[in-house]
Amino acid sequence: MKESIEALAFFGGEPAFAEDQHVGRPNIGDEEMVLGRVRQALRTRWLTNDGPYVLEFERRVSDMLGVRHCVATSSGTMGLELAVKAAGLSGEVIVPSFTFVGTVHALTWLGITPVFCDIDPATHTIDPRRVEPLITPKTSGILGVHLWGRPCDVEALQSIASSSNLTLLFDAAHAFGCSHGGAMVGAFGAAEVFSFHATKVCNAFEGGAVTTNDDEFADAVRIMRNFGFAGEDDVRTLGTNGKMNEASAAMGLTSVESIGDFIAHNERNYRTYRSHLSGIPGIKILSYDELDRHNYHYVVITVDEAAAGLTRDHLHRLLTAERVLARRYFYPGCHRCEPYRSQFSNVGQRLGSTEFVASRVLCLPTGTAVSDNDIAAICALIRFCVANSYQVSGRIRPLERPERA
Ligand code: T4K
Repeated sequence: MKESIEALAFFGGEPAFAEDQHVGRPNIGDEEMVLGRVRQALRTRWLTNDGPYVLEFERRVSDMLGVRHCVATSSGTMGLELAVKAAGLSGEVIVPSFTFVGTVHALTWLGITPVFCDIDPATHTIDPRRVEPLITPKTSGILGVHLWGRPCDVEALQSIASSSNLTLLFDAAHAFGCSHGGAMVGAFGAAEVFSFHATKVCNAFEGGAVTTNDDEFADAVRIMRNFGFAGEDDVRTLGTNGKMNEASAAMGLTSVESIGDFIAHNERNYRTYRSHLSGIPGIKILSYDELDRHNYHYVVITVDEAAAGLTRDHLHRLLTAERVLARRYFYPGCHRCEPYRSQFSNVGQRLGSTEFVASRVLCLPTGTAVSDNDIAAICALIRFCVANSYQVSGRIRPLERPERA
């Protein structure tokens, strides 16, 4: 402990890290393989529109997830929009507010009213007990989010959806490589949507995918992804351009081939964080259900001000000063972002757990760019901040900095 504290430039006025420690640093697989594939695409002059790498990417993903169809898209958000459109949703859709704003924007972009549902504070996912009271004659669906890669209570949501004749979709942006009840995330509900954005466990620079076991649903997404074309000169429906390009598919494919290494690294990081953070008052690391498979792509802590002596926001600022760029995902909750804040001004009253969690959560840097030593230093910083802070009328007194050894 002494060595790691001494190593922290914290005491000397210099930041603890010489370079920024980011959340969301991309995992890069076999660089040569990516470049080779991109070169091949250039040589063959096939750059997009259902090219060979996109088709291979879709095959690999659907095989891995054990689902009949994978339709690759240009982003997770585009995947959500296509899935919502293919499901024919309209009117109101029940969705958690505690998610990336893109989840909710996808609904609003299509003229659907998001109806914000509270989360279970223990899991941070939509609380099925809060869903039923929100159903109205205008409700057409439920959009659950497997936040942090922790699957929603799929069975409870499915049972509500079935009994109320609603379509159930899942935003699985965080959950690539995760399982629930022994089955890989990808085939739950009418469809699930993944993100392959640069910051995700596997990335395609930008990218997404809609997965489903429903043949008609997959066809609808495929056709709408390509302007409504069902064949040359045959435009069957309204569509958009949601296609993944070959450079993205080359990256995505190579990334998926390395998923075992990425997850192993993430899991080691997670366990290292867990052991270094243990015993720090007021700091709790979100756990994963050990019975399921996880990608451990998010290391999420909550800060309990009463026990830690400082707020999440204080800790966030202190870490930022030390070049540890932790993120307050997903603060302040979508209902407090525009246009929702203006549209639904009192909705926060029924989102008690969302507000509670959103004000306490902090995501710490992980992924293959982060080493054991980085984690030890980040945790030593957190331990130091907590040990040296106390609250005076809601303000934190400057940290007492011991003399440099
Ligand atoms: N649903 C959920 C639950 C989601 O979390 C997301 C996306 C979506 C849907 C939509 O999927 P996509 O349409 O994006 O495929 C980032 C990502 O842009 C976003 O994809 C992601 N969720 C969200 C959680 O994180 P920001 O606004 O935090 O991005 P930014 O630019 O601040 O970058 C985040 C961190 O990553 C920074 O510390 C910098 C680092 N970074 C980022 C990029 C792009 C790098 O080190 N290298 C990079 O190339 O949204």
